Amino acid sequence: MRTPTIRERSCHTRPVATTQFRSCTLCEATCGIAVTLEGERVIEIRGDADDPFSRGYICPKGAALADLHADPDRLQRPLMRDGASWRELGWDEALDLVGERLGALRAEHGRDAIAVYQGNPTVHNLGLLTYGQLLLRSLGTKNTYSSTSLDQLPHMLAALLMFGNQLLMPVPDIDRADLFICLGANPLASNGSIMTAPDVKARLAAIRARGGRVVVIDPRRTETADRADQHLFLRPGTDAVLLLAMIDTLFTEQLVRGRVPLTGLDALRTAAAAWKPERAAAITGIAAAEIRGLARALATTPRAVLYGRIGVCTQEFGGLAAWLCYTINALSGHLDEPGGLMFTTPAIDPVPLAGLLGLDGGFARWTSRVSGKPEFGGELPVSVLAEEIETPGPGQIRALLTSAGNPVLSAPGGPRLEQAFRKLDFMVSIDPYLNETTRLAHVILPPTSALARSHYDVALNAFAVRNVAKYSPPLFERTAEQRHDWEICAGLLTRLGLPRPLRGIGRWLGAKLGPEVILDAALRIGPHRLSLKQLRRRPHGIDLGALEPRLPKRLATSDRTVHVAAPPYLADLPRLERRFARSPAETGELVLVGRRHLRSNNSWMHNSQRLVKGPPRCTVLVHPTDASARGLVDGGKAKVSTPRGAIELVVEVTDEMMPGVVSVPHGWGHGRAGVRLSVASTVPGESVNDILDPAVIDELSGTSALFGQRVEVTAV
Ligand SMILES: Nc1nc2c(c(=O)[nH]1)N[C@H]1C(S)=C(S)[C@@H](COP(=O)(O)OP(=O)(O)OC[C@H]3O[C@@H](n4cnc5c(=O)[nH]c(N)nc54)[C@H](O)[C@@H]3O)O[C@H]1N2
Ligand SMILES: Nc1nc2c(c(=O)[nH]1)N[C@H]1C(S)=C(S)[C@@H](COP(=O)(O)OP(=O)(O)OC[C@H]3O[C@@H](n4cnc5c(=O)[nH]c(N)nc54)[C@H](O)[C@@H]3O)O[C@H]1N2
Ligand code: SF4
Ligand SMILES: [Mo]
Repeated sequence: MRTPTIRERSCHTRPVATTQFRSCTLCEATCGIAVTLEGERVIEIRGDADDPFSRGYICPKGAALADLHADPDRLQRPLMRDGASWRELGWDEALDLVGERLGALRAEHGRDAIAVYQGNPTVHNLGLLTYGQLLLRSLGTKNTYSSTSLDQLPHMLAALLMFGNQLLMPVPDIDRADLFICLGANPLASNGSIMTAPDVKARLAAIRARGGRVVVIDPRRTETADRADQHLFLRPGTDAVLLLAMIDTLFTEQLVRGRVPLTGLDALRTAAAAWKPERAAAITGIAAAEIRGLARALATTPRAVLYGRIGVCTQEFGGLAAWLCYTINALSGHLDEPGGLMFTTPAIDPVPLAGLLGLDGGFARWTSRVSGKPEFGGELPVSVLAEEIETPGPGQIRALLTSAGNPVLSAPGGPRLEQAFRKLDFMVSIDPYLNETTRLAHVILPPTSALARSHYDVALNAFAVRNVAKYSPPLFERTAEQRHDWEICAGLLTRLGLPRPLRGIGRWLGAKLGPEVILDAALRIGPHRLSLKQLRRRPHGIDLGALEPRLPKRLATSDRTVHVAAPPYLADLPRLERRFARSPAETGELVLVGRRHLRSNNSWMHNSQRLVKGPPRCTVLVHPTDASARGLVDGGKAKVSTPRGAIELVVEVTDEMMPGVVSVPHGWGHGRAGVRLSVASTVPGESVNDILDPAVIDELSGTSALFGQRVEVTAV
C-alpha cells in the first residue's frame, strides 16, 4: 500500500523523490521521521520537524533504519536448518512444518513443553503486540519468558502491588518538573525508558533554563550527569538503602504530604526508621547530609520528581528499589501532580485491554518447576529458562519459540542457554537475522522490515510524557515472498490454535483482519474516541495534551488507595538487612555495571556500518586508582572474569567511574561461527553476559541482577 505523498520533488535524471512521515520504532522515544524515497530506495531519513512531540529530533539510529531495510544480511525467506547449512522454504511449507512440530510435541508432552521467549522489539511492533500476544495466549504455556525479567519487571511489580495493575507505571512529567532526580538511568544515551520523551537532552536543558535542577545519582558520571547540576556516585545495588534513608528523613522531619490516599504509612515509617542517613551513607557512599538534602529538596520543591530506571531494577534489590522510587514520590507529594510522577491518558488504554486478554497480572500465583521462582504476569524469569530445558521430568521444555529476542547475548549465562537450546527437540525463531540465538533454531521465520509495516505505539504512548497518537502506514507494499510479523503469528495461531476443519476459515479471517482492525476498534473505545481514519489524516501525529491528574479514579486497587507497604516488600526487607548488616569495607574488590551508547541498541543493530564505525565501544571503564592497583593502562587489554568465565576487552581508564566499579556494555560478541552478520561479526567486542551469573537475581521479583556482580580485572 502506498500512502498519499506529502511533498514531491521531481528531477530530470532521477525518479521522483517522495517524502513520507512515520515514527521510528527503534527505541522508546518514538521520534517522528521524514523518509525520502526514490521508488523503493531510501535516500534519506531526517527528523520530522512537524511532529508535535519530537519536533525534528532524531538520533543516529533513526537514520540507520535505512541500513536495516537495505541490509543484504536481512533474511527474506524462511530458513530450515539442514545439517550444517540452511535451506530456504516457502511460507506455507515453513508454517506447516512449525505448526506440525510444535503441535506434535504439545500433544505428546503437554502445553508447558513449548516455551516462548519474547524480546525487546516486541514492544515496538504493532503486529507482535496484537497477533503475537494472541498466539502466546493460545499456546497456554506456563513456560513464557521475555526480556521483562532482564529489565522493567520490578517497575511492573510495583505498579501491580501499589496501584493495582502492572501496566499502571507512572512517568516523570519532565516538561513541568523543576527538580529532576535521575537514579540509575542515562537518558542521554538511552533516549529515555518508561519515559517516552523524544529529545531528552533538550527537555533536561529546559529544566535548567527555567531555573530548575537536574541531579544524577549513578555509579558512573554519565553523559546525563555531565549535563546535570549535580552528580553523586552511588555504590551499585544500594538504591533501596538510599531511598529508605530519604524516606526516613521525610518522616522524621515531617515532610510527608500529598493529596493522594495512601495505605500503609505506619508500616513504612517503621521500616524506614532502621535506615538512618548515617548508616545509609556508609553503605551507599553518599554522605548523610547529602541524603537529607535530597529528601528535603524533593519535598520542598513544588514541582519535583525522582525518576528511577534500569539501574534501579536489574540488581539484587531491584524489587525494593523500584517500590521505593514510586513511594518516595507519593510521600513527598509528587505522585499524580504536574511536574511529578504522573499517569497517562493514552488514546489506546492498554490497562482494560490487557484485562480483556487475561493479562492483568498477578504475582507468585505459582512457581517455576525446578527452582521455585515466582511467576509474574503469567511469565517466569529468564534466569530459570536453561534449567527448565535441561531438567528432566513432567513439564520439561521440549520446544522453544523465540520472537524478536536474542537471549544468547542478552541474558546472563548466555553460554549455558546456548548449550540448553542445542538440546531442544525443536526451536523456531521469528527474527530477521541469523544471529547468536537464531542460528540454534531449526526454522527461522523472517518478518518484513520496520519501514515496510504499519505502526502505532500501543505500548509506548502509555508511558509518554505527553498524550500523543500517531499512525504510520507502511512505506512499501510487501512482496508476495515476504510476511509481516503479524502474518507469521496469525499463520501459527491458525495452525496451532484451531482444530483442523476451522483452519481454512481462520486463514481467511487472518488475511482480512490485520492489526489495523484491532487498532481502529481500540482507538474508538479509547478515552479520546479517535479513529484510524482521523490518524491517517494527520501523518505527523496528534498532540492530545499534557498529562493530567488521574487519581484516585485510575487506581485499580480494591480500596482505591495507593499501597505504600505491600506485604511482599515488607517481607523482603530482612534480606536487605542481612546483606548490609555490616557496611561494605573497602576491600579493593570490583563490581560491574553496564552502559548504553547512543549508536548501539541492545544486541542487534551492530550490522549498520554507520553506527559501528569509530573507536571500539565494547571496552571496560576503570577508575584510575583501580587501574593502577592492577597495572591496567588506558588502551591496553584486560581480562574481565568471574567464576563463570573470562572475556578480553580494551581498557579505558577514566575518573567517570566510581572507584571499585567497572563498566562494560552488553550485546556485543558477534564473531561466532554460524552468525550471518557481515558487518557486526567483524566488530571487536565480547558478550558480558558470557561471564555474568544467571543465578544472581533479585530474590523478590526474579529479575536478573545485571549490575553489581563481582568481577576481577587483570592486565593481559
Ligand atoms: N548485561 C546486560 N544485559 C542486558 C542488559 C544490560 O543492560 N546489561 N539490558 C537488558 C535489556 S533492558 C533488554 S530489553 C534485553 C534485550 O534482550 P532481547 O530482547 O533478547 O535482545 P535484543 O538485543 O533486543 O534482540 C532483538 C532481536 O529481535 C530481532 N528483531 C529486531 N526487530 C525485529 C522485528 O521487527 N521483528 C522480529 N520478529 N524480530 C526483530 C533482532 O534481530 C534480534 O534478534 O537485554 C538485556 N540484557
Ligand atoms: N542507544 C540505546 N538506547 C537504548 C537501548 C540501547 O541499547 N541503546 N536500550 C533500550 C532499552 S531495552 C532500555 S531498557 C533502556 C534503558 O534505559 P536506561 O535506564 O536509561 O539505561 P542505561 O543507559 O543503561 O542507564 C542505566 C544506568 O544505571 C547505572 N547503574 C548501574 N547499576 C546501578 C545501581 O545499582 N544503581 C544505580 N542508581 N545506577 C546504576 C549505570 O551506570 C547506567 O548509567 O534503554 C533503551 N534505549
Ligand atoms: S531516539 Fe529512538 S526513536 Fe528517536 S530516532 Fe533515535 S532510535 Fe529512533
Ligand atoms: Mo530493555
